[in-house]
Amino acid sequence: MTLSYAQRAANHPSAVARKLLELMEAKRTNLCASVDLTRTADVLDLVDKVGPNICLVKTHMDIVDDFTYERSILPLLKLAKKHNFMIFEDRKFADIGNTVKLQYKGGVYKVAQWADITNAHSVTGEGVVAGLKQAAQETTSQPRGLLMLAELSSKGSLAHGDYTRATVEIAKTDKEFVIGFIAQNSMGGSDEGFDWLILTPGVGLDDKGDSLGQQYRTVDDVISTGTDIIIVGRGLFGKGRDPVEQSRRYRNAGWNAYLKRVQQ
Ligand code: S5P
Repeated sequence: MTLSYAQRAANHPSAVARKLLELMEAKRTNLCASVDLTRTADVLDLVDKVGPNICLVKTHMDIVDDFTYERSILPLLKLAKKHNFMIFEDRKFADIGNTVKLQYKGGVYKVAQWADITNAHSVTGEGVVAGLKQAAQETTSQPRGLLMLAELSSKGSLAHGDYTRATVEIAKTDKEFVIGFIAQNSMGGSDEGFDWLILTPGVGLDDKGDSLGQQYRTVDDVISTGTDIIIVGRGLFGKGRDPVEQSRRYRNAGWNAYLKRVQQ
């Protein structure tokens, strides 16, 4: 039997994962909104609209033209309090440990200061995990979590087979800091005592993909193969779509698919 989010929250070694699983259970949502918009006002407006229906906001702050900490992050943190969601900066770190440490702590975005969760590619090896963890510890006393990119949704992705298996081995090097994966399947952790969160992008109920290689799967499909959190971007705010209505629709689809999984 699959454990519920609440049962998993009770035993998880990561404070970030515990908080996220608890809020998912309390709010009854496993929807993460991917807010890929390029103006701060548009990002905040979208987040305020979908806020009641989501557990997590996923940002790409490096696409925001008018980014400043004061303009873009402080109001986002306020919205996170208002609507009770967490924040995931989809930074996809991919360098040696020392460099990602500097990138995560500093530069323009200072991601470690404000994002509960970030992610990294495994291509450079396990130093990426150690470097990011040091940056988090040196920046804040708030809990931080890392997702490793184990599989990708895009056509022709090289992240499969041995690469994916090696990524899982890297994740095992830090059970507390690495909370799970960006992936298209369950990574089999529960067999070995790991409780990884599986977050899956490339989810869409109306489209099959885009012209640049994105591929969409349905909510039922991904949740039945091990997804804990569905990541939806243009399905919520794409042309002609009403984000309030769509966030309700994806939230209901995600929650019903989850209930089906835990009741099996
Ligand atoms: O495999 C991946 C991993 C990620 S993080 N495929 C993805 O599409 N993403 C991200 O999810 C991508 O960077 C984008 O922000 C979001 C998907 O957006 P959508 O508009 O296609 O739903």
